[in-house]
Amino acid sequence: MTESRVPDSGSLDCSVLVVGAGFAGLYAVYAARRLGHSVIGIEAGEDVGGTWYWNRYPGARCDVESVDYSYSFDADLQRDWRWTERYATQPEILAYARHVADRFKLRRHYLFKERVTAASFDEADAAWAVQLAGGGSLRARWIIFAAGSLSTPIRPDIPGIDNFTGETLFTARWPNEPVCFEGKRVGVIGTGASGIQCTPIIARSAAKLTVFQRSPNYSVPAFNRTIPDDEWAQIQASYPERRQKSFASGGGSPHEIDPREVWDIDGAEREALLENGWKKGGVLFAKIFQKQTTDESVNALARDFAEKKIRAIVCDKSLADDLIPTDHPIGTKRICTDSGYFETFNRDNVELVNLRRDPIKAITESGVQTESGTHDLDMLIFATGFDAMTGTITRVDFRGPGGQSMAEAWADGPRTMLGMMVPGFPNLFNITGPGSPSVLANMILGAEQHVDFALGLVTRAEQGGHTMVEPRRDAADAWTAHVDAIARGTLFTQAKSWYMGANVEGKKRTFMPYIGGFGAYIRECEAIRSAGYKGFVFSS
Ligand code: NA7
Repeated sequence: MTESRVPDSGSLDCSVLVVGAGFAGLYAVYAARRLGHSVIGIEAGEDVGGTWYWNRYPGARCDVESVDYSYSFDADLQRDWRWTERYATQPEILAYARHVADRFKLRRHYLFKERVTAASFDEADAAWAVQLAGGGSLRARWIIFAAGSLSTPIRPDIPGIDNFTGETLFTARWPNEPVCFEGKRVGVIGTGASGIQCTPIIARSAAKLTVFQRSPNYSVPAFNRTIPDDEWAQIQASYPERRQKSFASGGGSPHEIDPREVWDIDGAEREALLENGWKKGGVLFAKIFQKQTTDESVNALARDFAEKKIRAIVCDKSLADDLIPTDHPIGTKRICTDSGYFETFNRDNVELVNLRRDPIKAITESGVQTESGTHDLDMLIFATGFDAMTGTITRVDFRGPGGQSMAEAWADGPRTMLGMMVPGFPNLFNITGPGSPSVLANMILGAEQHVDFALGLVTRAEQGGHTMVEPRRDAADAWTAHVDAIARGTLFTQAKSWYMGANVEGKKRTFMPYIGGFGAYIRECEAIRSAGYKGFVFSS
């Protein structure tokens, strides 16, 4: 399984167990191995790629620019990999993950098509005893849990969901084989990023496409394009500076918000800045003005502008009314990044069903039954989202020395130190978990920073002759209170978003990611590290 599988103590199968072979897991394997650890990786999929392995639906693209959504840890890798488009497609991102796995010989560490189902901490041995779905078990001193923030898809609780006799597909579990929409009556349930990205492509060949929308979302066109050679050369020349800016930024990419107070900018210039922000595309539209997501009057400038843009695209006024969100400030749910989404509703073969007016009653053998009638379908696609940020880790039965599970520990919302460690769960590092910038920042750079910090704790423990590290409860409580206080100062808590856990029945409503900014978070981590990992306890 692994060349470097040299147990460092009689009872251990490896020093570091990495869960997940997405970008975080791959980097964790690489970085732990570089430090001389024996490493085993566990991955549920057949190959590397994580999010980009599973979400292979048509139109899937990253909403962070490709030159930024890529590893920074190896200058040669950064130089050699040539991104073709501004926003990379899922196949290109998956090819990149595979390239990285090949280049650094990472696959040999992994058990694929395997899952961690449970793990209990054995204090006597300072080891996690890990159970695998396939029946196996292994022991590791350290676990780097890198199984993704959006990796547990939701199967909605709609009556009759199993009754449909046509093809049923989930965007988050899309088949490897090509899917044909030609001549079919296709239904898409869900208008988040996934539904919004696949809709225009399906509409091109389906006989009819019915989009079932419960909540409209803001979406800004990607303005995607290929990257010409001269621009690529400029990017290469400025990469170090670009990365530096990204690590100091709010969201992990080098774009800056205009530093002026918005009301000091005259109306015409504000309009020009909005136009420019719109042309940057996608989520970047949330980052034009200071206070855009903390002050409702500033947010309204962006919101009104977006509304005008959508109305200029959608020919039918009442359809535009249905497609424009009225229930949350713009940017407080992740702004989607589309390629022709609103235009799609001008097509004759596309219908929007507004579920707020006409809710789904049931799924039947032949399609979807709403209160007003029946929609007969050949194919039904669920783009219904994820149990985000906490859903994957709480489904593993982690038991710390006190015997409490993670699900129990987080029943009242996630409590973490820096989003990375949880009191009562020693030697377990959660990468881009709740309480860290996570999904609000560039996930690849976030993963690099997290893994480096986690391995720094491991090195510090080992250098001090310790076998365990755990955050102090008061330190984790203080961090969690800080994460919460920052969120409360924003408009984000107004939205019923997956950031808030609002898309999962019974989940505690709390704003999960750290919204103080990627750069600010890194500075916090650095300060803690410089103070001898203040707030963490090392023991044997
Ligand atoms: P999202 O953004 O969570 O979107 C899920 C969509 O599915 C959303 O429109 C939901 O409506 C809808 N949904 C969920 N359950 C139902 C039921 N039962 N009936 C009707 N509609 C439903 O997931 P995505 O995969 O699109 O994107 C997730 C993130 O991935 C995205 O933000 C990017 O960061 C990448 P609701 O809003 O709950 O009313």
